[in-house]
Amino acid sequence: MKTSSRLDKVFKQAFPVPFDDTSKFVFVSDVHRGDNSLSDEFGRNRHIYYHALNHYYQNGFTYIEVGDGDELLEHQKYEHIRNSHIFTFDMLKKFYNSGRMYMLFGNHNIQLKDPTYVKNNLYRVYDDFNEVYEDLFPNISVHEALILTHRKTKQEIFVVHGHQGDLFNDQLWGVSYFLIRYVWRFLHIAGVKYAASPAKNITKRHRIEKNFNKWNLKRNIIIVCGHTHRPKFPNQDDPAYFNTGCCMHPRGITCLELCEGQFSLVRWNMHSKEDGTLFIRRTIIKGPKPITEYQKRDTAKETN
Ligand SMILES: [Mn+2]
Repeated sequence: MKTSSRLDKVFKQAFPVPFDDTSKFVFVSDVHRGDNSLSDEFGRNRHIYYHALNHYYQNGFTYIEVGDGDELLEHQKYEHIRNSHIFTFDMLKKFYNSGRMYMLFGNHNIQLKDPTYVKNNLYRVYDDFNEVYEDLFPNISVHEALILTHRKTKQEIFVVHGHQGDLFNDQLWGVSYFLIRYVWRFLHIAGVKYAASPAKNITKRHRIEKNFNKWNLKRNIIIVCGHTHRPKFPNQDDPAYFNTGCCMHPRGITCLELCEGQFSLVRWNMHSKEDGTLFIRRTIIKGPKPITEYQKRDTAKETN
């Protein structure tokens, strides 16, 4: 299936989320929480991630995870991931319990597409330290996509992981899964990078970006994705394809904020002061820019 019709289909079934100019969202993608071993590239950023999320929690943001939050292709058991990142999940639980969390699945945690899997693994989890089952995200629904609609202007923002624009990681997912689970997983520990991943393959990344740009031009709807691990914040005249970047980069984590109707691309990373103490810094890389600036063309609005 072509990317465009695949996206149309996902768009039609996207979960609706109303918002307005007082809403605050943070879009975070490709956290790839693993087992905190050498192959867990999120492990080195877990303190930065925790600090950033705490900032968003204290400031009333809603957390939107745009897929690949967990590295379930390499690790079979969800509880192993959770037990390796207890504080991370405690923070996510705070968002969930206050009704401020939306979770999407990506190609690395596509298991979450299955409600039975979600019920068995995410509603509650076995805590191997306390040796009891604990509530994690009771009754959570994991979505493939969201459609944020502005209450007044009706402007829409389509949020989707982005592997839907990537044949090998979407429709040929089984092959990709086999390679990762049985071959690449072991090479990863030895430091080899997975070539089929758009994060490590520039041609592929560009192709995916092109596909999403095309869809945006056709539908005139802002798209927010992850998957490629490359942050993207378009200029006003470019197609409105945004990418949050990822949380496993050696330079820290990037995310996209939507606050008072404006988008900002933000980086959180570690810095040192002159006396040698380390601190975590939030830097705005691009923006803030009003979302209304991306709704100039009035074509294709009726093609839903
Ligand atoms: Mn992905």
